[in-house]
Amino acid sequence: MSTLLALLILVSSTTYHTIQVDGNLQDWTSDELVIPDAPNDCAVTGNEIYGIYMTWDANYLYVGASYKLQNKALLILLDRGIGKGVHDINNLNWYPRNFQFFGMNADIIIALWNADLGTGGVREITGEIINNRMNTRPFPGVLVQNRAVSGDSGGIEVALSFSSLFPDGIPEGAKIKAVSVIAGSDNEGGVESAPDNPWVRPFQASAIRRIVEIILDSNTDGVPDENVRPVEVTDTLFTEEKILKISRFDLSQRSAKIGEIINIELSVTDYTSLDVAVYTERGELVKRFSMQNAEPDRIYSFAWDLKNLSSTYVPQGMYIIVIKAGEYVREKRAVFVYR
Ligand SMILES: [Ca+2]
Ligand SMILES: [Ca+2]
Ligand SMILES: [Ca+2]
Ligand SMILES: [Ca+2]
Repeated sequence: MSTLLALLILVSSTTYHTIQVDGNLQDWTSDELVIPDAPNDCAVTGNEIYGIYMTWDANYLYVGASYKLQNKALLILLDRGIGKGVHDINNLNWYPRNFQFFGMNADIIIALWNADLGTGGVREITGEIINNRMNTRPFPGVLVQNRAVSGDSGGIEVALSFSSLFPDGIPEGAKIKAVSVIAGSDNEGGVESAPDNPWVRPFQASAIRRIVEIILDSNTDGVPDENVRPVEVTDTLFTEEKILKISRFDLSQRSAKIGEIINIELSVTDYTSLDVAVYTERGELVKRFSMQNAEPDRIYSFAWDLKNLSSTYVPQGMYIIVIKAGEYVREKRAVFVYR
């Protein structure tokens, strides 16, 4: 009898909420509406984000969106907080749009065009650059269903397994950062976001400075918390705009003998992507390093071993190291390589 009672208590104490991934949002509660959004604040008629839902059970993180689309794209960007992701998604190989993120790095993208999943889905942003584009790959084992049709409000639901989200185990204190936007075609900016971001603009670079953060594991036991109202563990974060500058650009030496290494140390004042390129005096590219998600006031090091892109030592001569933070901020220094 006492064993049965204990078993009953064990079963009834599991208060995770499992969502039916069918595109019908009726199984969500208002406690799971982590990003409510105004029903009439999209700049283009026929498109709207009404709200983003999030909840979880022991095995899955669920994401739902109530929205309307007409010849536009809906994007939901997540950051798992495992040091992956990118600052800028304008150069993705899938759904590239002109958004830059401050306070998060997008490492998962849920996207669809014109309320049609045919060209949409869920991908992870790997951070690798392949053929000059930022690589993405299908998110493993994802469940996704969409019920909306073009020009009419409806829902999309996604289930991401914790084993795919956190292949090395759920980190203690796990959090998810999130934002959703509506955007035009490839490389266009935004017409709507949730939470609201007044820096979102249709045909220009669109800064995302307001995002939400949802704490999955507030008691830091490495297990997604039970008995939680997701809205109560959701915060809106705001990252202030700073003037992007290169605050540190140090070279270990200005001349180096073949066999030595030149260490390049960089810091920046704001979230950005970093590009470090070594050129000959004639402007031919010799070597390139990049860092997609540099954070303010951290020191990043790149070691140039005086080899070129095909891994052979460069000839003796002057070389120019050019660093770029984002699109517009750049500095250069010359170094001399000898034998
Ligand atoms: Ca459902
Ligand atoms: Ca809205
Ligand atoms: Ca909005
Ligand atoms: Ca926990």
